[in-house]
Amino acid sequence: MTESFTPSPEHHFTFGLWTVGNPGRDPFGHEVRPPLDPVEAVHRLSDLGAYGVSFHDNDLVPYGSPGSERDDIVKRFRRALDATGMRVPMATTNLFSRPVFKEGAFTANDPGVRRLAIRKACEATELGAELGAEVFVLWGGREGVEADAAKDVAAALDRYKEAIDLVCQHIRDRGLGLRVALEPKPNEPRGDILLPTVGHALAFIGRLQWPEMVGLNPEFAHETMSGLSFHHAVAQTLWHDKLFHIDLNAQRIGKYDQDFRFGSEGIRDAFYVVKLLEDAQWDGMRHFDAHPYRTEDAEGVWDFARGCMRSYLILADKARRFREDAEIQAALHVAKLATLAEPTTPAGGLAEIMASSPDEEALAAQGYGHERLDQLVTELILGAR
Ligand code: GLT
Ligand code: MN
Ligand code: MN
Repeated sequence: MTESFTPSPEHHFTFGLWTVGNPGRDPFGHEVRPPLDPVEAVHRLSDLGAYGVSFHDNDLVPYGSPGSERDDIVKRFRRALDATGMRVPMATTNLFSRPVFKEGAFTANDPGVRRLAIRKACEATELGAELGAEVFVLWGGREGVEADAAKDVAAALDRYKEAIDLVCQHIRDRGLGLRVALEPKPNEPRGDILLPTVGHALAFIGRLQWPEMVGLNPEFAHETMSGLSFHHAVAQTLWHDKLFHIDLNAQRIGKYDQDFRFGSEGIRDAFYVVKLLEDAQWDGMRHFDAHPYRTEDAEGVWDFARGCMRSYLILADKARRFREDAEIQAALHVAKLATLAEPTTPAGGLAEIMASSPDEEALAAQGYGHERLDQLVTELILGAR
């Protein structure tokens, strides 16, 4: 890690085309930035030191493009990738923008809508694989409901499972080699969305036909919207070997899905997430799914992208300092962190536990030094040590 915090491809930073290409439209206001050509996005991100880009099918190929146009677009895009060395580690499909998906896609009550969605998703797996993607993300933005009477949640979950199984079948039949990553979100744009959190999605994967092909793409903003710890969500996803991809951004609890620049809110949770990924030597992409503020002109977009990557590198450097800081390590000893890694079962097994007479008072009288430890971490993050 260089002290100048300059991003480079070895850091594996990726951005969705829809992130730097976000035109700043919101529910109350129109676009404030012109459309960004995907080819320009590839060049500008490459200049900034990114490793690659991801896209929805229709970020790259406008919906309904005839086959010949599609091929020209893909060829031109591939030339930009070849010229820059940029990669496409992940692709996804847009099952939320078109009016036909207003009642759901994989879980729409109408089987015709569901079949259309499955076909679109399968075609998107082919587009992704063609450009080298290894992960296929599915964010079910429209898989939900406002009028609860209109949706049988159990039946919807049956249909959700069926759809994911069919997409996996397509990937297997065509030998596309993709792994599928589900992205949970609690609400927005639907009043309630199915598979609202990492925990719900992890449980759902166990019911699939090929659970080994399916993992998660947790997003910072989405867990945080529910008031949950993103750091804990990612830690448990790693524990289940299901961290296939990650969406990094920033979010304040209790607000709309803000998708802010990584590190701009929730810096403490961001630090622990970066520390977790770095300590685990997780080999996935550090993918940013965030939007530049609506205040930005076309140039501000690149300040945004640079900021995401720099904040990650700065926090990764803090994680390294955390490991090397003697006072922090001593405080971790007081907190008994290392002994949590020891199995609870003694040599004599459960019988020994049942026969023991622990000194409850002595155990209860211990202090764990969390105030001191946490202050040390705060000072590390604030740059005071
Ligand atoms: C949409 C959503 C994101 C998802 C994208 C992938 S689409 O921008 O807000 O969280 O990751 O479908
Ligand atoms: Mn996302
Ligand atoms: Mn989001």
